[in-house]
Amino acid sequence: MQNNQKEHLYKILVIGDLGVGKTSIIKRYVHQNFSSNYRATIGVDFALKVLNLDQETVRLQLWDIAGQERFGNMTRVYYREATGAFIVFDVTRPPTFEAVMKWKEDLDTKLGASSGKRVAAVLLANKCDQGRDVLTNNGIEMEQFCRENGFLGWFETSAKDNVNIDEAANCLVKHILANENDLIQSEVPDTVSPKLESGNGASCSACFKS
Ligand SMILES: Nc1nc2c(ncn2[C@@H]2O[C@H](COP(=O)(O)OP(=O)(O)OP(=O)(O)O)[C@@H](O)[C@H]2O)c(=O)[nH]1
Ligand SMILES: [Mg+2]
Repeated sequence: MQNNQKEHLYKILVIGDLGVGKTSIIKRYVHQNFSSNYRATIGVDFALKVLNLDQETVRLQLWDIAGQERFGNMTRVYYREATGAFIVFDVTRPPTFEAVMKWKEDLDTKLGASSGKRVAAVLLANKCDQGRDVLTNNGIEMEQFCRENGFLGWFETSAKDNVNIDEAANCLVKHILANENDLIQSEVPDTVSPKLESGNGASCSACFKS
């Protein structure tokens, strides 16, 4: 049988401080399960998620980077050739939110230096099932934070209760695919495609919650 599906393979980083739930989010997304036991990741782990969309098959190679790696020298190596990233914090622990900026900076400086472009990033406010969310109650401020720090958008997630993980991944994939199509179009000579004027072009209103 003829198969006209387009294939894509994307490297997606999952970063954020110790114990925020990176491994749990990936486990939920890929294996549909959750464990309350904490086993710190050492170095980096990998998982593969395959999405069968209408015309395309998207393979997400998820790089689950240990929180403690921010203090090591390996992140530059891990980040190489990444297409997208989730930066995760724990809504019950404010210092993990402060660390989001440090992770983002680490990512932009180390990746930007080699490729000259910014990686598509989505912010995840995890453990929203805990009911102790002192950080994201003000959605407007979160949206502003995303705009100022170059995130496509943010989602309240729970690996435990399976909240918004598929939605966040779809947001990231949608952006990556759209960007890729733009690039392909811009490579075709003698075509003029109308473009809407936009402020900074970095944020996607579709990804923000209304
Ligand atoms: N209540 C609740 N607990 C969670 C959630 N996600 C993760 N946890 C718990 O938080 C702890 C840490 O989760 P991990 O997924 O191992 O965290 P990590 O970010 O991978 O940590 P490192 O590998 O050390 O960087 C575990 O005990 C998880 O069960 C969540 O959405 N809700
Ligand atoms: Mg882990």
